[in-house]
Amino acid sequence: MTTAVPVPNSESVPADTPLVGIIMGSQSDLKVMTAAAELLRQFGVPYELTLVSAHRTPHRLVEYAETARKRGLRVLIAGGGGAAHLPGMVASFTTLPVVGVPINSATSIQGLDSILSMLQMPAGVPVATVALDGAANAAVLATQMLALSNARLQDALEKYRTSLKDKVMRTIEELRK
Ligand code: RP5
Repeated sequence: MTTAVPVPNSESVPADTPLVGIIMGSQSDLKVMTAAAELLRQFGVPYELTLVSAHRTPHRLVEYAETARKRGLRVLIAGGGGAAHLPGMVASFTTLPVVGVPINSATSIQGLDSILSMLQMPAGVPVATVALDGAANAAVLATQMLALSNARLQDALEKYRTSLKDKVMRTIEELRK
């Protein structure tokens, strides 16, 4: 899904080119990762979403990461569970910022494996790891990065924050009744 949005630091990137690449290791990750897509859609950020498996399609991983910047992507969101090597390996093949989403993929250690797999990156090759199953925050973080040079996105983020506050305030009012 793509939505027209002014492209930060335009270069030669057409306005409807995806700016965020959402990738995940397996179809089973979709139920978590769609939250990132939904939020990006809400912010009007053009994105692409696909499967890239570090272990099952390693050559596809290299190709995806190495061509990402040239194709116009500005931030990558990578989700994985278990031995969650996707975000770290993608980060090693590109200098685009990579946001990692550890996924609780029903292993006996309930997501701790996913978290540690992407959290402890070596110096020089970071992955910005969000909370377990925290795909929504990955989308917010990606939008915040794009908003550094995009006033419309900055405005959208302010409105989003206000909506979070309003929701809490409405509940407080309800509880008072
Ligand atoms: C990882 O293994 C995927 O990211 C997924 O979270 C986990 C399990 O994959 P499936 O066996 O469900 O395909 O690579």
